[in-house]
Amino acid sequence: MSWFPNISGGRLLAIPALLFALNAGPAQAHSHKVKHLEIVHPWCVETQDTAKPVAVYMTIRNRAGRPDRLLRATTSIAAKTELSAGAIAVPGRGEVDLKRDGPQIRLSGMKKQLPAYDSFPLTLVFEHAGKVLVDVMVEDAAILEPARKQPQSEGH
Ligand SMILES: [Cu+2]
Repeated sequence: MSWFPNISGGRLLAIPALLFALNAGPAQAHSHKVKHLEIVHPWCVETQDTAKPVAVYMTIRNRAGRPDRLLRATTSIAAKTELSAGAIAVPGRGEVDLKRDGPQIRLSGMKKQLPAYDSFPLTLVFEHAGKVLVDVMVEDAAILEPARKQPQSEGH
């Protein structure tokens, strides 16, 4: 991604988010605000193997004083969508991070591969906010885990 100028320090995840924002129009960042909630940068890692489950990550911010709870999620691209923690609590005037070592949304029975820089719709269902439709960005595994990248024989 060396052709992309001045990505702010170390935030590699900002690259696909920025590309998405350009596609969607300059006023729109990759976050979804619905009622008292803001869903920031839903993403997952690209897959070539539909037999592998896919973890979906995001930050859920709650501007309201009362807590909310993510009860379930659904998407047409997976046969099954599970929350790793049953339901995921979102504290009042706080946020929860769905991340690798935390609560996650897990998709299985994938109906298609997820190539990098693709995106797919995911519906989140909250106790108070109700249904929130978000776009999940598919991130390039090589960018996320450069140590595991195969050595390249040719330069570029
Ligand atoms: Cu994003």
